[in-house]
Amino acid sequence: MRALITGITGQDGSYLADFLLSKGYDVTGMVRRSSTETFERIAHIKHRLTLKQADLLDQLSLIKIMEEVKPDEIYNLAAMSFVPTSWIQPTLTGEFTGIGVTRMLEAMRQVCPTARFYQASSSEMFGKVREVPQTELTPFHPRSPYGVAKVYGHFITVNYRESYNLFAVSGILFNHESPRRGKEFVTRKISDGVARIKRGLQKELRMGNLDAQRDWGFAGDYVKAMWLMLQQKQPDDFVVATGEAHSVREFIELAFDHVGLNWKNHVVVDPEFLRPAEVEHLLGDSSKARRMLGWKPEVNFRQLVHSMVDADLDRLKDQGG
Ligand code: NDP
Ligand code: GDR
Repeated sequence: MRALITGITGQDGSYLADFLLSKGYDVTGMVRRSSTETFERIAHIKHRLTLKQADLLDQLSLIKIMEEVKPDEIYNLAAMSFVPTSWIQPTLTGEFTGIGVTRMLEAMRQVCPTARFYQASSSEMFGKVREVPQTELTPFHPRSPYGVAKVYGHFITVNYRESYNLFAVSGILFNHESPRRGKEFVTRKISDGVARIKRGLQKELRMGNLDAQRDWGFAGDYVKAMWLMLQQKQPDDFVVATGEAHSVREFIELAFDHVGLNWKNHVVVDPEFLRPAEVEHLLGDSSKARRMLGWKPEVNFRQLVHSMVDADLDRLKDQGG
């Protein structure tokens, strides 16, 4: 089986590549040209991957990569994925995260219409939530240009499935984290900050809204759900979540406790990290995925927090005290 992953250099791309290689797939990763390589997360498997240059902004490059790879499965994980940046670059976010999905689907429709397509949709589409918990049927009310772009990506995937009979599915994934998470996202910012403070490299951690609540899972568990969605008889959309919500404050407390520090001595709330419109509370109901895919999360909240702090402590061990 041949898989094409866009966004392979990101958190999810790297875990998905690990997983598909373990299943014997021939994996090609799409990467965009950069003046410096961003292959840190896939360094351990790079020799087993084929990497090809293309860009979500460039239709011809997407057609060409599909002609060359002839994939059986396409995982579209590439996106501008950091919510605050989407207010600073709203139209570029729309191009990457929204219209980019159409370019991928068009390339697939023209080159390899029998391939199976996974779209990385997001719980950010629920935004100002209409009901708790959120299911596949909960209406969307996105609260950022990122969330709006993801709603477009979701519906264009559904539309191509219905218009052209493509096997195209949308996975509505709630927040998932890992030691490979980008350092600007809240969980990794906390684990990295705690490790730096513990190692004597930093004194304080400047944060935004501590009351926000998220349904946080482990990225390694979530990429399995992506694959399972493409193994079904019929294409369908699924919510993937743990069914447990925790606040940013709880994450902070658990992370500081883990290294024997009191968070109140180190955390400073800084308005710079507040958002123009906030998503206050997300909680997913993944019973459809559990029932139809046989999927369930393996890593719980406490294990997730501890593993992230431990990984950052380990990474910084030669740099501090
Ligand atoms: P990351 O930010 O870690 O990775 C994003 C990837 O997209 C990177 O490989 C990046 O490449 C690539 N990319 C960005 N723009 C382009 C472009 N124009 N052309 C080609 N590649 C591009 O995200 P995650 O791994 O966390 O998330 C994967 C996907 O899942 C994203 O679409 C995200 O929006 C979505 N999602 C994530 C969730 C989460 O909690 N992690 C939850 C729900 C959805 P480069 O290395 O060159 O920057
Ligand atoms: P999110 O993730 O916006 O949910 O999007 P992020 O980790 O950035 O924020 C989660 C919550 O924490 C609050 N917060 C802070 N966030 C950051 N980044 N930095 C801070 O200092 C801080 N302080 C408090 C935020 O306000 C927010 O409420 C992620 C991305 O991976 C998306 O691509 C994905 O679609 C969704 O998860 C599901």
